[in-house]
This record gives sequence, structure tokens and C-alpha cells, in this order.
Amino acid sequence: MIKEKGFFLTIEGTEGVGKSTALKFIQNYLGQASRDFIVTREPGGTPIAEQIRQILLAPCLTEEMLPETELLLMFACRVQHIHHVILPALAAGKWVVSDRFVDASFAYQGGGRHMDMTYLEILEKWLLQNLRPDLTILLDAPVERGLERAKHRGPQDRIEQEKIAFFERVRQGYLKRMKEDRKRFRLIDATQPLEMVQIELKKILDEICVVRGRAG
Ligand code: Z5A
Repeated sequence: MIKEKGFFLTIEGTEGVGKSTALKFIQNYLGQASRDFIVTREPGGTPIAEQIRQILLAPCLTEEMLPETELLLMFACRVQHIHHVILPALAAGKWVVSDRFVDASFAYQGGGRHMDMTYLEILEKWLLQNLRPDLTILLDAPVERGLERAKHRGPQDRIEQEKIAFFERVRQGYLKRMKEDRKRFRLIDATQPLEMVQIELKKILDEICVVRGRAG
């Protein structure tokens, strides 16, 4: 196993853009490159956060979930995840690869649900402190394209049941977030055939490994 400093990589995107597929590819790549890594996800990643995830995604709740509740539960999961999983793994020199992180809250709750960004910024500052992904891969595709792919997957969860305009706002939310922090993001056109997406993923991972190799 190659010993190095921790690296925090996140994957983001709207419905059906191929995050899970990309994650499997990254997992294989890191395994073959003898990197010490964990793969995790949000909402979730710890026993408490996984229980909250079930409430967040349950398709038929007996009461309407308010956007404020949704936002706070996302951050409740995140704070458990950061303290029990992400920070310890980074401190142990591992790669942490997370299927979604805080950018998803800006895109879904900020963009999708029209929540005031000031509240998100306060939560981000308070609960994340200085923790930011070292790199975020944003898989981007027109919303219809992703939804078309995702519809073959079985019953929809509560958020997946949203209308197309919601996912359009989510997509714009991600693109806005990327414009605000260009250095951290790598954009991949997820409408490309899977092999092309994987070539781009490999290029990004090769670059990180080279830069980290140089840093010792
Ligand atoms: N959420 C939130 O609102 N706020 C937050 O702060 C956070 C999350 C953290 C759960 O997320 C929900 O929580 C999510 C956002 C919200 N809600 N929604 N909607 P999740 O990540 O667990 O679930 P998901 O968004 O529904 O993503 P997914 O199920 O992981 O989908 P995906 O990973 O993007 O897609 P996939 O399964 O990899 O691919 C879909 C299909 O397309 C599959 O058949 C693939 O084989 C195929 N595919 C993939 N790539 C290609 C290419 N390039 N060409 C052709 N076909 C392809």
C-alpha cells in the first residue's frame, strides 16, 4: 500500500448522470494503484446518518417534509459523517471518495428548493469549518437525459419524485457552485458514451496521483 496524505474526492451531479457507475470505476482504479481509500456517501455514511437517510428519502411520509427540515437533516447527516468517517480517514492518510457532499445541499436545497443561500453558507461555515473536498468531479448532462437513464432503476424515492423543473434548478445550482470555485471542480460531460467518461475519469485520477507523488 502506498502511504500518502489524505485526499478528499467528491462526485456530484443530478439524477442518473452516472455517479454510481463512475464510483465503481474510481474504486477499481484506486485498488489497482494500491491506494488506501474508503468509498462513502451522503446522505449517509454512518449508522445514524444512514437512518436519517431513510427518513429523507422515504417515498410516502405521513406528513409533508418542509424544506427547512430537509436541509437541517442533510447537515445533521453530514456532521456525523465528517466527524466519524471523513476526518479520521483523512487523518490516517486515506483517500476519501464520497458520492455527494456539501455541494449537493447548495444544488438541491439551495437551487431545487429555493432555500436562502445565506442559511446554507452559515451551516457550511459552522459545521464544515475548513473542510472542503480537494477535488470535486461534476458529471453534467441535460436533466431529461439523466432521468431517462434513472427511470429503469425501480421505485422512486421522495426526492426523485420531484418535477423536471426542480432538477433543472439543481443542475443550474451545481453549475453556479462550480463557477464560484473553478479550481476545485472538474466537469465531465456525462452525455458521452461510458468509455469516454471513463477516459476522462482516468485522466483526472492520473493527474492527482502524479501531483501527489511529486508532493511526496
Ligand atoms: N441530496 C440532497 O438533496 N441534498 C444533499 O445535501 C445530499 C443529497 C447529499 C440521494 O442521493 C438523494 O439525496 C439525491 C440527492 C439528495 N436525490 N435525488 N434525486 P443518491 O446519490 O443516493 O441518489 P441519486 O441521485 O438518485 O443518484 P444515483 O442513484 O446514485 O444515480 P447515478 O449514480 O447518477 O446514476 P447511475 O446509477 O450510475 O447510472 C444510471 C444509469 O445510467 C445506469 O443504468 C448506468 O449504467 C447508466 N449510465 C451511466 N453512465 C452512462 C453513460 N455515460 N452512458 C450511458 N449510460 C450510462
